[in-house]
Amino acid sequence: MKRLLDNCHQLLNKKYTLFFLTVFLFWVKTYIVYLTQFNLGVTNNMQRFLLFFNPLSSALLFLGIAVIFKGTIRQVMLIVIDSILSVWLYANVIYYRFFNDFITLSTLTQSSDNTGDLGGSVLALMNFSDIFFFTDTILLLILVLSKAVNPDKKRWNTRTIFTVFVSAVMIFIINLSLAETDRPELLSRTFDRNYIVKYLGAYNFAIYDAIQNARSNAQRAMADSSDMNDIVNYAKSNYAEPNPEYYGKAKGMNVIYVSLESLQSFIINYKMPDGREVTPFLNSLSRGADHTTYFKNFFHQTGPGKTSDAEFMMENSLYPLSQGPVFAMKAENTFQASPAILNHLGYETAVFHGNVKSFWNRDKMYKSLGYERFFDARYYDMSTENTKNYGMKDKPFIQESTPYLVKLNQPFYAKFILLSNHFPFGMDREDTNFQPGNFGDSVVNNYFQSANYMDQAVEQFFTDLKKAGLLDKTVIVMYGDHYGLSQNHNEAMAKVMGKQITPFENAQLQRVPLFIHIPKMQGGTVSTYGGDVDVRPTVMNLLGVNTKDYVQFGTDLFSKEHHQIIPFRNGDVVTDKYTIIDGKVYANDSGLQVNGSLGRPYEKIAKQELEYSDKVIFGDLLRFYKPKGFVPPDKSKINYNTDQTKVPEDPSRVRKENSK
Ligand code: GP9
Ligand code: MN
Repeated sequence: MKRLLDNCHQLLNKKYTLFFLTVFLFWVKTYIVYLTQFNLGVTNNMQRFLLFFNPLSSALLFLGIAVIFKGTIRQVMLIVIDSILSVWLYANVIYYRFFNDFITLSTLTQSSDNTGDLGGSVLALMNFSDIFFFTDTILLLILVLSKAVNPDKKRWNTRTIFTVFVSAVMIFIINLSLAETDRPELLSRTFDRNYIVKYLGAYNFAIYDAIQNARSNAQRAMADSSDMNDIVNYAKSNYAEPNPEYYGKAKGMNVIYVSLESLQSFIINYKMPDGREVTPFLNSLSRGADHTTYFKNFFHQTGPGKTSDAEFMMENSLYPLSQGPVFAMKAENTFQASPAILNHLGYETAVFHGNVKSFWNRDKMYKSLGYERFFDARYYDMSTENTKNYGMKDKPFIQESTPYLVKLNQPFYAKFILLSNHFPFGMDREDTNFQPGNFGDSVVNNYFQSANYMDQAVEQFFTDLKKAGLLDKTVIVMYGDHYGLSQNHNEAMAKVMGKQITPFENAQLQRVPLFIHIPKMQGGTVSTYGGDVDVRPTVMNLLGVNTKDYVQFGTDLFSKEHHQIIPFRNGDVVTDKYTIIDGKVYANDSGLQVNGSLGRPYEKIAKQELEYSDKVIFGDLLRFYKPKGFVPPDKSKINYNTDQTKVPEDPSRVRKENSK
């Protein structure tokens, strides 16, 4: 036994042992994290091998920096680098638990303003067993501090150091080449960060992302007006003529958008096993109550910006970015958004959000979108009883917003962002008596409770609008902003839905409800397929505002020429007939896989539109193009720090006399 210990000790004290032991432990840990924490969709042996292989090059490259140094500094550096990498990996795990996605530089820089607001959710995402993510670092610390290892302090010779780095680069090149054989254009056609992590690893992804970021800054600098030509032509050829039955039917009316946090369509008309309806009010709207049209085949198309991406699409009919939220990355761009268009036509524009105005960079973005007023946290009683992780609970939010709303000049264009049906869901006991579900997953169980609470808040809102005499002269657009229950909850979701959540079913679950209340028009459920980008032309046509000259990728949902093609940010597509996931095509009616060639034309359209939209946003191309009659918002005259209840003394533009 003693011999064995001595041998161990001797081995540990060999010149290179500590370094290679650190590399090895770090490699194995990362691999275990990939397998257990991320849902990377590994489908073949090559992918399986690369998932195992990919942490090696990063481990050698980053930890290799330590071996440039000698003596104690080398050991300290090894521990420091190992800790930084471990923290980075763990941060990604936490982020993934919430967003089902990996951290990018832009999400990181934007959330730094808001860590206070995110704090609650982050804690809910941490477990005690997460200590595992640091086992290698802790072991390394113990070995070094206890002097169990005390390797030779001399500097490594240059050739050895060089060999470490050359090996790291060689291994990376082998890694990338193998990845390219399995997934051509891996780096040039990135719609999905999952792919990069799966093939190249979480650390190489961080490097890739940093390069992308620098490139995006350069793209703006390099873009010029000629880049717009093809895009304008495409948008014009994509235009769908409005349906005369709907065009202008809401001319001069007010508009209210309501973002229904995390609401998925499966919950509409869903009954709990004991027969309770979760959203009775929204269910009644889905059957046409209050002149409401319900779109049951409407899908969210959001990317990493989630709520903010949905807002972005609703008002611009452009796609979000795959690298990070447009709100965070490109808030200073030129946009030709609905608030700006309508403001110029005499509408008062205001947004209501029960959180600080800098949250998700909204104060900057809303100026670019042309909102005159922003009622943020300062206008609400943000006491503990009234708030939940992301800000105001929906009921007090609605209650406190309505008095501001009714005082706006009409016609107005207003947006309300509901918040309480947000991960990790559930409501405080005093807010509800709706019993959560019983599906063996607390997040899923609580979802029903907070969705029910939101339903009651929306009902209250309708009642208040009726009382204020606004319901008959206001178009109300309510939409689920994105999924609430990520793939991590598929096991419980299988129980909820009574069927296995296959990739096909998972895509179907990306339906979010869209309700449009149009005074005097008959409501009901419609089955037209559409997505977020289609809402802007739909609403504009209802108001009788022609957007033919605008660069937009969606088409009016009421138009007979509406395109029932919904591209997702990762390049997948849903149409009225097919669901295309990762190149595989499924028939919507049977859910069965069909010949891949049936999906190619739609994938091509999706790819083209995403590329054009990215070009517009990265190149800030709208600064080179002015649709007929559009007047850009004068951002210097918009000030969200003044008293927002007062009509600006110097209105940013002349409003026409109120139309009836
Ligand atoms: C609300 C919001 C919430 O301010 O942006 O974040 P999300 O739903 O995108 O996680
Ligand atoms: Mn949201």
